[in-house]
Amino acid sequence: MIEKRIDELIKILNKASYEYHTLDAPTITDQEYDDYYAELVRLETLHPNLVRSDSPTVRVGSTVIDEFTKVVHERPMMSLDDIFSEEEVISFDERVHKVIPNPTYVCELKIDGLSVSLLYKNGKLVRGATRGDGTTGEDITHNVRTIKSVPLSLPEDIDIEVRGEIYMPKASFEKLNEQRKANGEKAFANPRNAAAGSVRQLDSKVAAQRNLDTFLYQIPNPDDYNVKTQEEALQFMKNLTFTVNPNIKHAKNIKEVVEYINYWQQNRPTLPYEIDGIVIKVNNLSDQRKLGFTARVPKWAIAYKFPAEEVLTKLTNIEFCVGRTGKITPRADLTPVHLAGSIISSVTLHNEDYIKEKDIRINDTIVIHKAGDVIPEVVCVKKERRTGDEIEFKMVTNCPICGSKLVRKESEAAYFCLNPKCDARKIEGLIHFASRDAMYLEGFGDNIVEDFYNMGFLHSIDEYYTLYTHKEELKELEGFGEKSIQNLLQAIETSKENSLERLLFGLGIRHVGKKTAVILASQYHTLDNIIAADYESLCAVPDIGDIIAKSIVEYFSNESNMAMINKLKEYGVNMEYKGKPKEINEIFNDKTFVLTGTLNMPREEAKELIEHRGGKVTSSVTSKTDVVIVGESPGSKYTKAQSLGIEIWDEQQFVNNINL
Ligand code: 0OX
Repeated sequence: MIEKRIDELIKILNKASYEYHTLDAPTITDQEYDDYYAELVRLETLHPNLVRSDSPTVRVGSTVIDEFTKVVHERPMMSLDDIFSEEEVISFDERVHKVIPNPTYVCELKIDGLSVSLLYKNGKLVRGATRGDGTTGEDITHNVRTIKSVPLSLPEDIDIEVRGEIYMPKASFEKLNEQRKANGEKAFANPRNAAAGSVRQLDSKVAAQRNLDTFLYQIPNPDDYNVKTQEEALQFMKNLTFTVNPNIKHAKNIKEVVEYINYWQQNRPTLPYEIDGIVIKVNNLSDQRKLGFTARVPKWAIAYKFPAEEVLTKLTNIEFCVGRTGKITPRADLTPVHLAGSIISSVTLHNEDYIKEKDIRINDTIVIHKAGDVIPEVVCVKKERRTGDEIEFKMVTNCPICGSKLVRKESEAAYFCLNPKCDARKIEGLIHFASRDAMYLEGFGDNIVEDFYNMGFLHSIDEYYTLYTHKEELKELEGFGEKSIQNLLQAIETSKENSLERLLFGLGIRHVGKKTAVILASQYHTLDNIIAADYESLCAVPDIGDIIAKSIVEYFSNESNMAMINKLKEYGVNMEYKGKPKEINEIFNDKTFVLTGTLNMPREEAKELIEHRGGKVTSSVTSKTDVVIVGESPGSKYTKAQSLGIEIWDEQQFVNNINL
């Protein structure tokens, strides 16, 4: 009677756990689960002799072992050869073609975790083991039992070994490290180390709290199950309730393999777990047999590794850049290194506090990092590599360009050059005025602006509009001709018609960014109204705070700024708001977007940015959806988008596309 109820409860709970953790499609509520679970715990406490090895109560981790026992794998656990370029992918295909005339491939994400072997007897999990050296691993059964996606019993009473990867999801990794830091413990360097550290715990309670997960990808003896292809092997494991990665692709040829690689190289930040590459496998198992093995690795599979996202390099010097607001930004010169697909020779060091906090010194060996498309950053200094030749950082006291004394304003980490005549500030200001989001003077790149400044044609913003008076001289300059000068002058002429917000942003008023410029222009309609607005009225505008209001008032009370604005007026530059022209942009125009998960920017803002560029935002993912933008902890919309093969962007990609 009791035994029967325990059996029922285990079935219900294991099914619910599978639906929740593997299928991501629960059919019972959390409350129902908890009630069944509590009933099972009660019965097991009363009848300890009836506690079964596949009871979900073992997941909390109650076993403590003294040491890890060695496990000899029945078949060796192979590793893979790594390749790093498209050419090597093509060479792999050529090697395969020499033996197999028409191969097709299965492409899998290369999960950045640790390999595991799971052994089932009569449909019950009896052993979990690490790969070890491939021949001998370690028994980690007590910890593997705590991983919720590992079935404790299978729907069939079969004997089988399956292999795959244990990993720690990014979100669990972040949370774990926060806890560790709060407890004064050393943080794990990456999710893989955290996962490896977790399965090597003697006390399974620790592993149980680590939120580990699995993806299975191999049956070492597929013939025994009449499995003929890798695709079938994956499906076979899926049917046995194992978690198989949903992003696997059957590629008809190497071109499709390359497309898959490129897609995931771009989109890997959208995944909730780390991948470090793509595994390419010949699909047909009899073809695999024909290709065979080298001494170490199969010839029918290969791992394409993504370019490193973290590298070591030497910091050779620290320079100081002057921005248009006079802000001084220290920048590190580096021994150039390849990082995430580009060569990096410098990295920003932000400000004095940042450098001191990380204790960065000239001649230090540092780790730099770049995730996705973002700007590279210093991760840390390798202090153990110091030789004594390092030079401690000292902030400059004077502007490196004009020599005037730098000022550190209260509550600011940065130092400023306050000299309005400083060449560096002026050049940066001119570059900003011409930039795409400001007056968009097409053709005026940084170098041209700097050259025109140094040659004396362009010293202040208003002089863009008198440049035509130098037309003949400009035409004579090296690298310019009649046509190119004509184009530059035409861009200036066209800019006179710009709506007010572009001018306002282009003026380079401190704290007035693109968004604030639009708010001000739409609120006040003319520049004269903004000039006339006092501090109180500015503060009353939504999204305009004390700092912005003060900065605006200060800017327009400066006589030379006003003289420059009057000249712009005289030259015919428009000073009125022309409503909200859509910045139609091909990436967004006529496309349907869905937002899911938590974004850093408010959803309303994201929606506005999309609509402003001609796109549309809807709430549900359908085959008509063009792009799904994914924030933190995305929901089922994300999984649906993946299954429909819809383009997925993370927030960074979205922001990059907005700024294109
Ligand atoms: C992974 C991964 C690793 C195993 C031995 C030959 C093929 N990290 O995601 N290895 C394999 O397959 C190997 N597949 C994977 N997906």
